[in-house]
Amino acid sequence: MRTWVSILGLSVCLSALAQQTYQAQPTDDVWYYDQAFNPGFTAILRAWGDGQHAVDPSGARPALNFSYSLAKWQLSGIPAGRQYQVIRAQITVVQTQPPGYTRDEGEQFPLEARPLSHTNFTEASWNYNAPNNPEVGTTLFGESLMSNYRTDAPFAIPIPLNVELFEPYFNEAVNQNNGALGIGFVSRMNPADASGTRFYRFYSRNDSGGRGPVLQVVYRVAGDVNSDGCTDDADLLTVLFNFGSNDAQADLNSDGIVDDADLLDVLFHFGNGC
Ligand SMILES: [Ca+2]
Ligand SMILES: [Ca+2]
Ligand SMILES: [Ca+2]
Repeated sequence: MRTWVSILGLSVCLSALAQQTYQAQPTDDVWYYDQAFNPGFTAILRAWGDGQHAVDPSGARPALNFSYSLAKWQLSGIPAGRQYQVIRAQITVVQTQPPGYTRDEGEQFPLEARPLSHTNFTEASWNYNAPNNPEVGTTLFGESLMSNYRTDAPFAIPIPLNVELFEPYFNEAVNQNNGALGIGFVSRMNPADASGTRFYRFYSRNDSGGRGPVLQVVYRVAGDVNSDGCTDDADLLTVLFNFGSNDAQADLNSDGIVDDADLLDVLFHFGNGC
């Protein structure tokens, strides 16, 4: 009986560890714009474009027709030296006031989350004219949803991230960039002809109310069925033993069945983290 209780306890413990969640605000965020006031410490980040492009196609720094916001997170507590499967990822930003655009315009010109060329910047030392400021990439990790659209109160804009595209970026940040992960917020939304109010305004990490951007990533060590941090023969055996079943632990890709896809996941990552 004592052994049984002990095994049961271990099993509960392992399933609780199967997925881990990182959730935090950025360590630095800046408003990247030539006329930005207090860009490193402003409580309000802003993004707009020219109606056609979210990032200036000439490669120029954002000015007049473009405004970007840059943020970087420190993925603390996630050990380097292994590959992670990203199960779910999201950024949530909180709009500072009722939107200056309609719901249709928000759906047509969403707020975009994209990669940065590097994370070598800080809000404390931010200089618009520095020679090597980060560039916003072309990959689209996520776009805002207007499901929370309200005209009468501040509202959140959840930006679901494209996990397939985001996963290698996340792994690169953990394994090759000391855990620093950068995101550029941009939009094609054009403020012109709308009294200059039609653009994205959302809280920075410097907001005294704590309403800055939040990155949430649900992840696990890739191929690691039993969640001991290493993908090895124990994981392989668990998948084989549960082959054809709906065992949730062995069903690595969470499609409801343990099959060759899960087996390949283990084989492909064999030795990961060991
Ligand atoms: Ca800031
Ligand atoms: Ca394992
Ligand atoms: Ca599966």
